[in-house]
Amino acid sequence: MDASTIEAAESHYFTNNPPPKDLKVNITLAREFIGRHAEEGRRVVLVTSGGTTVPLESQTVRYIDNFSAGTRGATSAEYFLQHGYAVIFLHRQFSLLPYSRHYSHNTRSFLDFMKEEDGRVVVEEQHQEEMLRVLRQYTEMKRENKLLILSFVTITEYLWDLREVAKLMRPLGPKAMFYLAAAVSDFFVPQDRMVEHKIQSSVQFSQSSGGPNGSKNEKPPAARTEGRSLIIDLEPVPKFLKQLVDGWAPEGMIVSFKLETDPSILVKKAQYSLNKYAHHLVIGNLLLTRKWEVVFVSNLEGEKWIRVPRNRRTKSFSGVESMVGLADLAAGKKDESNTQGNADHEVPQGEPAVEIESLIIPEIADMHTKLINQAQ
Ligand code: 9Z3
Repeated sequence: MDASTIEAAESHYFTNNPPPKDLKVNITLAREFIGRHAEEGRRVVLVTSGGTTVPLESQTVRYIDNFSAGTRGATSAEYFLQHGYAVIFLHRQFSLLPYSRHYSHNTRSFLDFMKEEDGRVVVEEQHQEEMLRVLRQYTEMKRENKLLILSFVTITEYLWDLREVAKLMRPLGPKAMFYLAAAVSDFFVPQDRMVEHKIQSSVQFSQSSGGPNGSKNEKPPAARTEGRSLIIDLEPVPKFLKQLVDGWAPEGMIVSFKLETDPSILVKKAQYSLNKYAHHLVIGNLLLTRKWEVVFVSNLEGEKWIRVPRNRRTKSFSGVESMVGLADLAAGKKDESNTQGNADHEVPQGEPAVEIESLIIPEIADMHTKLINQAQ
């Protein structure tokens, strides 16, 4: 696609899919936040996190969604803050948040961390140390005003927010970073093919199979019943990474993620994405090993695996450990980090679990430093 076709696709999308109601508020908050940190010479990262929904009706009862809980984004945001970044956390509403994520996972209620003592609520002894550590970081971050939390629900809300915040970040030049961890839908229902009301399951009540407004000349609604079946005929979401790289944020460092389930294609797909969009870094991950290993693909450093050593891997993740290393093997290469990552003897058993984001963020911050220096 040439530049003018891409621009036409952008203009078509944003003309036909109206902005979210809270866009103006988000822009105002982001402008103030970015301005303040730019003045202080700080790096600012936009972290996107969580899944995006694809509504099937305007008055939405049903939608298509994906698995993402927002762990990668929320965890990464904490490590970016630790590394001196100001963070704009653009997340799917109700997905995990930095800091509170430690107490909002679904296996355990936050109330399980509390007890009553003399008519007062106190934190259980065995959680004091960890909660104090998290609370201190959280309080410090709030005091310094380094975290801005914005939210979206649908794919269109996400794209509007991303575009507008990216444009606001332009004055930061190379000190801006985009860390696109949100799991973004590839397919959606355009506004002009969306029915207003709930799709009816019984034939007697279903709407006419004409256009969304009832006219027979238009394309049929993207989601509709035919006989007793529900037909969903989605359209591709335009790939806006190209615009982000070339137009919205030409000077910032851009990190995208590539999620696959098949180890044999992960590295190839990550490389393809890097070549296609010509940005700085693609982080490849597999659904079932994503908390234990990722692969960095960049022009700066080629292909590089990051792994949590075996005895430091979180066990509270329903991944498949035997798959660790498979995508690397499939790509036909072995590197040192692989052997190191799998060496059991290097770290004493029983050590606390290591979050892979604690290994990812310092690497990225180093790459960012190199890019900032190059730009100067
Ligand atoms: C990722 O690959 C993230 O690492 C995960 C994190 C979504 C796997 P969780 O939220 O999971 O911690 O449960 N995100 C990006 C996936 C994506 O949609 N990438 C797009 C693509 O592959 C566009 S950049 O085309």
